[in-house]
Amino acid sequence: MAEVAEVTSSQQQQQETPSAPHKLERKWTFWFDKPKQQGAAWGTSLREVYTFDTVEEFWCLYDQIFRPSKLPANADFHCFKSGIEPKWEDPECANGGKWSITTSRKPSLDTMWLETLMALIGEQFDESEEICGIVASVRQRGDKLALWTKTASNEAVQMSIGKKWKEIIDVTDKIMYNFHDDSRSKAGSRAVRYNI
Ligand code: MGP
Repeated sequence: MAEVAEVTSSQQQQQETPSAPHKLERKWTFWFDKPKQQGAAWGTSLREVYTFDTVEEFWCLYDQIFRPSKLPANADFHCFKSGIEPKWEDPECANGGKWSITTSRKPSLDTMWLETLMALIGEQFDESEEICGIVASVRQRGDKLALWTKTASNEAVQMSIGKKWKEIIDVTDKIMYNFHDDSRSKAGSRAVRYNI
């Protein structure tokens, strides 16, 4: 009888002990860029907001703040691997590029953003080391999502990432890949290097 009581009390203790937070494979950082002031140089309003490395923190941040439908026009959210800045100038991004998709339906931007975030923090891409992060942009001419990767010249890797991303966000339309180098050298260039 005493044994049964002991077992029951240890089970009770286990149930009452809050479970440890679920650690992610790596740290990620959310960034925010507010609508640009006219004439302001690019990047002057870009801010690092919060670094997280548990599933619980992620859900809390996502629920409370980081939904693109909460963004004003011309603002951006970024979620990048901690230590990588969402800029062409960052050494990890310098030779990279981005897959991007445009949508005019807000719920769909929220859904695609969430699906991508879950895939990133859950390390679902085979080439996860090749990924820098994701950017959600609210624009009049269509909201955008861009997946930044490291080695633009490696076509095989980029095609594999692009294919996987389309499955994750459940998109059948073609998506386009641009090199940051092109955007940097010819201001505003939208030269498409790969599509899938
Ligand atoms: P963009 O946001 O990549 O292009 O860059 P988009 O999506 O066509 O434009 P948007 O108005 O919808 O945002 C737009 C411009 O911002 C570029 O031509 C650059 O002048 C500047 N810019 C963008 N990025 C990502 C960078 C960057 O990483 N570094 C610097 N220095 N300028 C940037």
